[in-house]
Amino acid sequence: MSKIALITGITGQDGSYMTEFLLEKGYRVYGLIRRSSHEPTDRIQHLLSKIEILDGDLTDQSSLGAAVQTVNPDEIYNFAAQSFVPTSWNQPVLTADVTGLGVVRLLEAIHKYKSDAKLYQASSSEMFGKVKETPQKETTPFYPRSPYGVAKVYAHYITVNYRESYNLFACSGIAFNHESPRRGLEFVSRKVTHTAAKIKLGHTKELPLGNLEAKRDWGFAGDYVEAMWLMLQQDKPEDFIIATGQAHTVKELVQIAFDEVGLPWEKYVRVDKKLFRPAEVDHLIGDAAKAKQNLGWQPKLSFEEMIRLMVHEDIKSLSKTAAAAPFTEFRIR
Ligand code: NDP
Ligand code: GDR
Repeated sequence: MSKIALITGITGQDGSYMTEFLLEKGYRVYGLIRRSSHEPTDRIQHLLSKIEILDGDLTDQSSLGAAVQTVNPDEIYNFAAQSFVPTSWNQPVLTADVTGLGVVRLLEAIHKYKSDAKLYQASSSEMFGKVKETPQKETTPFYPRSPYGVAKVYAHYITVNYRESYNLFACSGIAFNHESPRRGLEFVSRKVTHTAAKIKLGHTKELPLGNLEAKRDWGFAGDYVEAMWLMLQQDKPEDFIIATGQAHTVKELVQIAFDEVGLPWEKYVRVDKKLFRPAEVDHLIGDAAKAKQNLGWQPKLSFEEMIRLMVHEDIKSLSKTAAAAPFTEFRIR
């Protein structure tokens, strides 16, 4: 019998890669999608005939209860969140509601209607924020630096608490930044690769950026969903760091992307102070030794290969459209 998975945030980057991964493994996949005035399924368009969609929202308890009852899932992957850090300063209450409280609503639905379902909670390296230890491990204390990071800390601990209180099989993957050609245009990796591609094609002339010195441990989303799935295949529920163990600056990311299009980055990049954050996370680097040892997991695609691939895919898709897609920059108020 096929296993059944319920994915929240199925229209996002990780949701789309996880759907492909689970279909490949023979799962029946159900996705929870919130109501929108436009079609939000561009990342999963190619998968729609193979999956089932339910209407629901992480802020609505009854829709989560109904989804868990209807689907009766073996595994639940909770990717739904307000996931963009700058927006969390503009919309701190919504971020707390969706990214934080949304998780306790989902846990309540699982506890009530399917207490033997296994839950993957998408925890974040942003919980480490102003880091207490380098590299960061499962035992490193949290010090979040944004309303998003604070909401994720709540989500993380409420997952631990429901595991300990009710014996749920609930785990958190503390994932460091992971990117792909499906990454949202507002995140720095995709903003850089997409804009470098637009400059190459003559659609724009400059790339405004914030802090070029920030360092992140960037991996490939397609690799990370495997670690998330492996966590739910273990005998007991535990939390794991998912990271590459290598950090790069935003500047290095820019250099690789512009090298791929054969242009000098200094001519096009403009540092815009308005894109700096009220409180920055300067340097994140993860130690995924536990995932490597217990899950037998290894990231495959290198940072440089991934950035070059993203530029390549952006050039390909932009070349098909006459004009570049419009992109709305979110500024912190
Ligand atoms: P995305 O922003 O690409 O996707 C977020 C998803 O959440 C979208 O499907 C979105 O739907 C959905 N969503 C937002 N609000 C609600 C709501 N109120 N109810 C239901 N669904 C909602 O994120 P990623 O795929 O990159 O990340 C997946 C998860 O992993 C997130 O929780 C993120 O915080 C976390 N994470 C991500 C990392 C990364 O580097 N990518 C690293 C660590 C953690 P819609 O399409 O309608 O907007
Ligand atoms: P992050 O990702 O905040 O780490 O959260 P993002 O790509 O937005 O920023 C990474 C770093 O780049 C610096 N930066 C810029 N960032 C953006 N978005 N735009 C810019 O113009 C720019 N210039 C410099 C930022 O200051 C920052 O230091 C991501 C999200 O996916 C979260 O949901 C997830 O939890 C974490 O990764 C791990």
